[in-house]
Amino acid sequence: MHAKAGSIVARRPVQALLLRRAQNHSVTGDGLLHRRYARCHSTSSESRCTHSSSNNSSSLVQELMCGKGYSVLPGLVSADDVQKAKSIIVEHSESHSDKVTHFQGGQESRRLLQRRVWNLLNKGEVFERIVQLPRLMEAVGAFLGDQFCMGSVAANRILPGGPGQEPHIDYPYWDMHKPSSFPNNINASFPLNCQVTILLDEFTPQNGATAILPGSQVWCRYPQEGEEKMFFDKCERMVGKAGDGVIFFGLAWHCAMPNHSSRDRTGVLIQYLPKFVKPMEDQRAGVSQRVLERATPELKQLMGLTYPYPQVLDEAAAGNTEGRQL
Ligand SMILES: O=C(O)CCC(=O)C(=O)O
Ligand SMILES: [Fe+2]
Repeated sequence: MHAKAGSIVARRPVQALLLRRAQNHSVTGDGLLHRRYARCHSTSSESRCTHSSSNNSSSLVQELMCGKGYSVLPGLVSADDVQKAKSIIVEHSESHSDKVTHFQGGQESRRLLQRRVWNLLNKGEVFERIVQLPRLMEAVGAFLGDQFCMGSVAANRILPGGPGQEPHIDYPYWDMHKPSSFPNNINASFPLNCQVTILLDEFTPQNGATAILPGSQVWCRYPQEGEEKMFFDKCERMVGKAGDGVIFFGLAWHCAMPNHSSRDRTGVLIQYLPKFVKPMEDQRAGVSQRVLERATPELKQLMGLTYPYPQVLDEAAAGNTEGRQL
């Protein structure tokens, strides 16, 4: 496992240098070697990374914001649930193989060797269990605020010979190659995304373990043409055993890699978002009445059912509903 958070106290001079590089969007090989030590950058001194390493959650948050941008959560899902999840995904991706996919430009002939299964929340109770695992709720809550929601839960199954993806960043940053559609001065000082990949097979360099460029989250931009070589030279791989999870800040440059092995490589990709970001999958419309009826308070929160906006306020009951004093 690669990730381990450490103290940032002794790293200030390197941080300052990297902060300038990040703001200038300059990408140099030697800078990347030290990017683990980059400080959260911001235009305001108040929002610097101030997380201390006093407990597990805050050192994890520090790692996601200012360190490598990812961390492995070993032994997150039981062997039994891994098997259940995998068989559901294999079944669905055999019978409905041709689904929308992402970041696979130029791979049309081999597109079906990378199969997506969307809307897993409606495809088995095992997924309801996985998305609200207490370890995840605690870690993601520390990163995104404790009313976070879930924007998507989907599988990515890469068959032998399956191609990888282009290096990218995840929703809602995923179309930052059109920067004019994003707010002025958008930056990485606070997160709008938290990704978790659940490994349903052992992930190895040979079978297409996700590649990730440590520290790239602070740049807050989409990889440009011509930066692939640097990415592939400097990236690390999300290797781990079946049942491990990898949590990462979706602003970190990453991609699925080609599967050169003779077996499948399947991961469950969970996208968590702050409460106010519009989810990518419509959870409420996507699930059956049964899923809604048995939903725990945590699952309701993840489906966005406890966050009351948008609503037709003109038709809402009269009264004061916001403010410190209710
Ligand atoms: O399956 C993987 O390894 C990564 C997939 C991914 O990053 C994505 O589809 O956004
Ligand atoms: Fe991604």
